[in-house]
Amino acid sequence: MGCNSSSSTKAQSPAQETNPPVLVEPHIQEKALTQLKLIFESIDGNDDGSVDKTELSTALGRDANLGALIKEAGFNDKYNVLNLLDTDKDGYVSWHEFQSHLKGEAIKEVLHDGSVAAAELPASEKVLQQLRAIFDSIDANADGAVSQSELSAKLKSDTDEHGLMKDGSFGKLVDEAGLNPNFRAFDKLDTNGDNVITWIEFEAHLRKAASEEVKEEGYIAAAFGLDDSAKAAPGDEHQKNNIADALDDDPVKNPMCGCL
Ligand SMILES: [Ca+2]
Ligand SMILES: [Ca+2]
Ligand SMILES: [Ca+2]
Repeated sequence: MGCNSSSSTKAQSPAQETNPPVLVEPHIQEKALTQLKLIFESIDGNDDGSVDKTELSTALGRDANLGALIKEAGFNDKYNVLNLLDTDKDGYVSWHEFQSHLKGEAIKEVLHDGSVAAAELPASEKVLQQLRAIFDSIDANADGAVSQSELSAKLKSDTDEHGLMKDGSFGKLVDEAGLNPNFRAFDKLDTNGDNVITWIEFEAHLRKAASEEVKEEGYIAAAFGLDDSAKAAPGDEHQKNNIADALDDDPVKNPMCGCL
């Protein structure tokens, strides 16, 4: 008899929320890196793959979020940020240097806010640029507006044999924007009903979905191959010279050496 009351009350754990984020999901890391890359590319004004002092100070002056990101990552010197980020002291910040210093802070921001604050401006610029390239590609007669037949032609080419929008297509983007690409898409995109889709109408409907793609993947899939201004790196003369130098250094064969 006695103490038969084996109390079945479970131990309560009131402080479960204090678990530190030890393991960061790969998806979060990728998103943070994608957004850092958007930031880096927007700083690298001449697209040569590295950031110099002028580029960095221009970018810092343009967006306070960039300074905040760098500061939060522990680089506090207001005047010598480049030196702090320039690990190998060659006078430039490479992508490798940039991401190795800022990745931790970027991951933190993605975990907390869903995205990196300093990536907002670069992402929205990229969205506009790429969305415009998509718009222009649909506007086959280049009159600055998309007609019903131009839209139909595009959506038709985006449709697979099952009637679904192909992955990475414009039709898919329309779908992601909450508009059914197979049902009255033109009427919905043509907000004012004047029978043409202007750039303003186009952008207003698609910008949000496009922005999510850019912050997730770094680009709008439907713009792939349309706008490669960012990818055509004009700076590979340097690389060519390196290759030429390497070839020049090729030791000349000396026939006198072939002693038998
Ligand atoms: Ca540069
Ligand atoms: Ca460097
Ligand atoms: Ca219209």
